[in-house]
Amino acid sequence: MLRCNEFAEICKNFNLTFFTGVPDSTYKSWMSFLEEDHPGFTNVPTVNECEATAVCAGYHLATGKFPVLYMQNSGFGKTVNPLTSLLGPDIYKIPALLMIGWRGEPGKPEAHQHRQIGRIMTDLLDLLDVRYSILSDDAGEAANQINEAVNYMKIESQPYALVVRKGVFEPLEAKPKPASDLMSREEAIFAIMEHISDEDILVSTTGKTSRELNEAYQQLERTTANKFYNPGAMGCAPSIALGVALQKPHSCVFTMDGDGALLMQMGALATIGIQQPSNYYHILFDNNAHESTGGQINNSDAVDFRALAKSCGYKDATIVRSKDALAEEFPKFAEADGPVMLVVKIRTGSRPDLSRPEEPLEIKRKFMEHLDTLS
Ligand SMILES: Cc1ncc(C[n+]2csc(CCOP(=O)(O)OP(=O)(O)O)c2C)c(N)n1
Repeated sequence: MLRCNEFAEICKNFNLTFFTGVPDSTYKSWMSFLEEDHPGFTNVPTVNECEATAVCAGYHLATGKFPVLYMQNSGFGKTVNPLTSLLGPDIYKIPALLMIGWRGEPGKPEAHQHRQIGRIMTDLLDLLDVRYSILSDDAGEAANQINEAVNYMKIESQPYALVVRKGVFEPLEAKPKPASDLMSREEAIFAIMEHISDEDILVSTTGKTSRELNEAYQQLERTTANKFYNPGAMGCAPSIALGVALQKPHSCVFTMDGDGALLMQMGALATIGIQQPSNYYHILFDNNAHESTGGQINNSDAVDFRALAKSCGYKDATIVRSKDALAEEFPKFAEADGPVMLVVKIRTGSRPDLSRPEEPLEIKRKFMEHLDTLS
């Protein structure tokens, strides 16, 4: 396996010291390494991969050097626009080293949301004329690959991709988490479920939120198909909920969102604000991190979500930091006229043994049947 300090040494030797992007658990240890203070390296976490591609363009324009853009392959789709219309061969020809986590690699067991992109990723790279190597876990070979990548970028002035399989990087020992008296996300979900009736509709976000919600449905023996899990399409849960809310105006539509996911598609707040669905209830779990991919920084520290929601036209927004406050505020939140937001401050951390929801097509079928019974 490739050690982080070996990879760092190789990158330094090739003057690859500027990193930007959105994390992936495939190279979780490299993310942890970058978050530590290593002289000579700069890390600029962005809210989405399209933004990171543009940051790379700016870095190259300002320095002539090659930036490194890290992303999970689910975010690769978000780079297609700037890759073709900003960095691409028919326009500015801007080089960048793409470091792409390969989820859904054919032949390996993987959750549904990763399967298609995992299957087509290398074809997509070919189609985009992006040359690539599959990063070796041997430091010597990895150095040769990076040498080839850098030469290619120098000659062709075009992006080059390093595809990163699971298990290439050696795990780093997890740092102990600072103690926190905030709720866990799972505790918050269980507490919220006490207030969600079978007549309400619920749309949940990517990562572990949907898995924990699924556990809550199972453990509480709630069998109503009033929920839709969005395990992929990061940042899209509030917009799915908006689409439903506008068509089912007599039902309360709740969405369970994460701070990283909301930042990724923050513009959706403006659409919700303009549409003013009075049956729209936005629950935001804010842990200041991308917990589902390993707890990396996600820029939410910079954002006052309550002020943000209000400035986008939400009628109200409230923050709760404890179970008691959640129990007190939730009924008021759920009875208010939407769109409204409840920001639930939570700590990071989740169980390692979370099950995955049932087959997506079953979830969709049951959810649609349920919605069909509502006016
Ligand atoms: C477009 C895209 N980029 C990256 C990912 C990888 N990813 C899955 S979950 C997640 C973190 C979500 O963070 P947040 O919304 O704050 O929820 P948390 O996991 O902290 O509960 C990331 C980065 C993805 N699924 N899709």
